[in-house]
Amino acid sequence: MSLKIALAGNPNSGKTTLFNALTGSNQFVGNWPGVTVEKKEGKLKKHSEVTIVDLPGIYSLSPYTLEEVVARNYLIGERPDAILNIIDGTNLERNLYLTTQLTELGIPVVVAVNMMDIVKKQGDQININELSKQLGCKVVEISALKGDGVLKAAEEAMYAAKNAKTIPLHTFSGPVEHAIAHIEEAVVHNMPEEQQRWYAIKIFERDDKVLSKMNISSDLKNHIENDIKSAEKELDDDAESIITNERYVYIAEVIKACYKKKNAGSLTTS
Ligand code: BGO
Repeated sequence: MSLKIALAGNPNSGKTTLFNALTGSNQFVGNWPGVTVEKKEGKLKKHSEVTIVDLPGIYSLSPYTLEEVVARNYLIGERPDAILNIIDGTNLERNLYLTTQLTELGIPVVVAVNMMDIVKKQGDQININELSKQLGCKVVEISALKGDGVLKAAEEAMYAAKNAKTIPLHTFSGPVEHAIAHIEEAVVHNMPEEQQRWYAIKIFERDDKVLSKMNISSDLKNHIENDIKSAEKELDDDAESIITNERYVYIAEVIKACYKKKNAGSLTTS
């Protein structure tokens, strides 16, 4: 059975290093459809039935940069069998922002925590089992530069593609979930169940690109707009900022539960 695994991560997370380690010289370079952003694919070493698709480096699945649009169009349009999300273990807060969005797509996700050689050298600790429990998906440690754990990461993504579902464990605050539930019921209930949440969150954020593809009647649009406005009023912020802020609050909790910095909290003598 042939499998497609998308490699997703922030710029500088080590994505190119990992892609090269996984595919070696077995790479094909082209462009993403309609744009001049480079598209790289390659066959996974030792598993020629598996294609690794290297997505552009991105911080988010918002519609604001060409790279984000290319990456999310691929993820929601082509629906790869799994996502291998590489994150920089020395910069968890920034990198997990994308992870919280990838786990909402209804595609199996495996997280590869990269730069573990640096994390360990610094004496910091990441509780991988706890991180996995918090995110609701498999998490593995790697050092792309040294080649440590890289094939295992890809094999976990192959396993997840065949056997695992990633169900996001994070919930937003009451008013947001209330609006999202209404949106799911009113607009996206005909979609496959695992895709509904991502679309409903994007509609809550008034994502133009998603809205314009959905052909929603003006009656329904007004109905949804009322739901969004009441959440905005209750939380005293605009919908998009509410979602961003609540993601960071969640990420702070995740980090608190699974990350220990050496000497954190110790008093300096200077
Ligand atoms: C330079 N460990 C360590 N220590 N470094 C890593 C690891 C790892 O596991 N993985 C990647 N790097 P990209 P994107 C560099 O290029 O793959 C390093 O953007 C340098 N270059 O070697 O390019 C990797 O594709 C000069 O570092 O990331 C690279 O996601 C001095 O992380 C950087 C120091 O990796 C980004 C580093 C001329």
